[in-house]
Amino acid sequence: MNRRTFIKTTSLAGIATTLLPDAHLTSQIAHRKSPLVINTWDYKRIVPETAYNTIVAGGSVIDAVEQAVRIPETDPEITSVGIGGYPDRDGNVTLDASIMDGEGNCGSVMFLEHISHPISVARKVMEKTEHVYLAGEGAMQFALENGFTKEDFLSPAAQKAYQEWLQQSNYKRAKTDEGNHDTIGLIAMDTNGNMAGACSTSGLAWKIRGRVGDSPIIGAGLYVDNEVGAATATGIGEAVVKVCGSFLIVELMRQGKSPQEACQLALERILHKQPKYKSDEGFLVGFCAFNKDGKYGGMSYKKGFEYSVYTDGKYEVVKAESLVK
Ligand code: SD4
Repeated sequence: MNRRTFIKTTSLAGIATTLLPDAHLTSQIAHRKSPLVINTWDYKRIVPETAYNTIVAGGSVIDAVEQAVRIPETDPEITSVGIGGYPDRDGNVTLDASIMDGEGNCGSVMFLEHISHPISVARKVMEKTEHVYLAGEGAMQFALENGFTKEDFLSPAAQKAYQEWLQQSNYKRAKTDEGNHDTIGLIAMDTNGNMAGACSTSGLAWKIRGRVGDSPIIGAGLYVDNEVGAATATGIGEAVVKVCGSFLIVELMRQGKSPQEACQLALERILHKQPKYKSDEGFLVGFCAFNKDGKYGGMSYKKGFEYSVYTDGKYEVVKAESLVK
């Protein structure tokens, strides 16, 4: 090897060391060749896969997120979304949902009763009205005018849990580890970088009638911006609302934070502003996010949160890091 070859070789090696990302990053960057779908919790492979396959089949990313979120909405075994949802303290199932695309279009319904696919009503709000939010009776009226049917649903499991809860009628918020915290927030990006997200929940079990959480609030439970990335949330909605959690994460990513760092900073912001949550044994918030480069991350306050990732034809459930170990 002469000096010239040596210099060329070593400087290339230097560049390789400096510029090549680590293995984890490399695998995530490769995802840009494929749609990327992330959702809170593990709703089974079928949920993110439906979004992924919708995109692969040529569907729009907004169709993808809507179709995927419709699945848990009509699964009676899921006690925190749609028709299987646990009721409020008066025995009514009231639903919240939002949908957003990466260009800033969005729609949302909240405190909606008797309609089994709130995410599809939210999409209609987005596409057929000048508004973003419809609530309660008005949201139901809009749904009925747009072809949705009125149903009564309180699943046998929800009915049983409600009867048990009534024995004590403990008006404190139920603990988040009692199976009442599995909001679905699902965010997706196609191979052209178009993003969308959808979020749907029956909210916290035994809530005060009329209570609305973070999931239908744009910027709290969900935020999407094609120029940056997308984020979604699960857990105690009031805490997420107080810091505009998903918007905060997207803005932190805009400033150069990785999705993982941005999720962590948003959690830290909640605890910084509201330290009372540290001594609240029922407190849990989890976020997940991706950026336009296809990097993703997720984090929760306490252990136990997981999120699902579907990309390159593969499904993975990631156990999220937590602030409290
Ligand atoms: C809410 N974030 O209504 C929702 C509750 C939930 O997982 O189930 N989150 O506050």
